[in-house]
Amino acid sequence: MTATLAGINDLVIKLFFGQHADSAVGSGPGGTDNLFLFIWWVSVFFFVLLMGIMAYCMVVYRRKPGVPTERSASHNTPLEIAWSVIPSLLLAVMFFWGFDGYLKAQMAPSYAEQIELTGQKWNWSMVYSTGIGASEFTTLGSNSNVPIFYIPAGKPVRLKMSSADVLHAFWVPDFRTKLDVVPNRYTPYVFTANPIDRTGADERVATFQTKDGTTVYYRDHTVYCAEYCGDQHSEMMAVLRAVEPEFYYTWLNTPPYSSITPPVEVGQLVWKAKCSVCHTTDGGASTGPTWLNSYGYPREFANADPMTQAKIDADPLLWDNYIRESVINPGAKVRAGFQNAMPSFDGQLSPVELRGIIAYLRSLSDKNPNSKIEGFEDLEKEAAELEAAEGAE
Ligand code: HEC
Ligand SMILES: [Cu+2]
Repeated sequence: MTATLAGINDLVIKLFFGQHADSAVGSGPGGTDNLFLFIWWVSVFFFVLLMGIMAYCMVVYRRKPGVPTERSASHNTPLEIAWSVIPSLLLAVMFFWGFDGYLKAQMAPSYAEQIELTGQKWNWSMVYSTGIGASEFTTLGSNSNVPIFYIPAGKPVRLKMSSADVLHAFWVPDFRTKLDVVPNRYTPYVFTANPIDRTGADERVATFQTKDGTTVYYRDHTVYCAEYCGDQHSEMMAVLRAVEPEFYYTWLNTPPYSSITPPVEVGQLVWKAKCSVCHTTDGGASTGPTWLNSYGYPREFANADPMTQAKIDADPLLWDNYIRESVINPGAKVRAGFQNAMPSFDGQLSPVELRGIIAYLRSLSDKNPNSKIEGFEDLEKEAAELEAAEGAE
């Protein structure tokens, strides 16, 4: 009997939370799943009871020919007290139980790890206390550039969340909490992921090897955006990768790129994290123009004077400035044939990252002034001609 009940409970949780039936501690399902099941069973009980009585009465007291209609009962004090007091008590239990869970989900100890989270059409980004962000990506659904955010397992974490554009909602089914991410305002999202279980009992714990051969145990928690925020809303996903705190703090203090990382590599990381939802680098169509063979080409705009080849040739920084402007104030020059759909990244890219983006766009173009193939060809031809001329003398 208890086994059957546990089985049904399990099924209900799976139906509502998908793959995420078991999960985090603290603010997690320990308390809220039980409350959820309590409410569910109370609802099932009353649904069956009321519908049963209704069906019974419909059959037994249906109108029969020759039987006169009885007068309706007008008042029954014990019955009325019962159906007022019992639901009130049930509601009070639900309220206090829920309020307790709500407070637990809102409060974190002061030593909680604080990480800044920004939602923006259509990606999530995090800035950790040391100033670094995500540098690894994975594939979920059809989006192949979903960021992986490391979090310390078993430690309380507070996300300081804000949106750069419209309303988003940070939703981690594993943690059972979902909270709006609002522009011009910070909202806190508090959770404690389960400590990593190394015994193999938790089948969602996996391992990877670091470059220096250490084995890292981790468990992933999927993040969704639960607010319809535009056409690629459903791809606004991320992975919270809970790792043991030792690895987390080592990782936290090792930036993915340093001042000596080649700008093109920095640019590629930034593209993956923030731009790849709208810009392809292989010529493919998307919300925004592809970056393949883009840098250095003339442009027509819906709302500004065109950038002609003559202007580009005359001003070697014209394109760099155009990229900078596109990032900070995308609406200033809207490329003809595209919607003004790019959000501003003002204040969101460090100078190193902006330099990286420009370098990356240049590297993707055959008009890349750094590897002017035609120029080299000319030089080589000249050299060969000179040599030939010398040889002939
Ligand atoms: C929500 C979708 C979206 C995101 C995210 C996005 N862009 Fe854009 N971007 C667009 C659209 C649409 C255009 C074309 C309209 C315009 O010029 O504003 C565009 C245009 C551009 C242009 C001009 C391209 C050209 O061919 O003229 C540059 C440069 C650019 N974006 C850079 C970036 C960078 C860098 C990022 C990431 C930091 C980024 N974009 C993120 C949608 C996006
Ligand atoms: Cu969203």
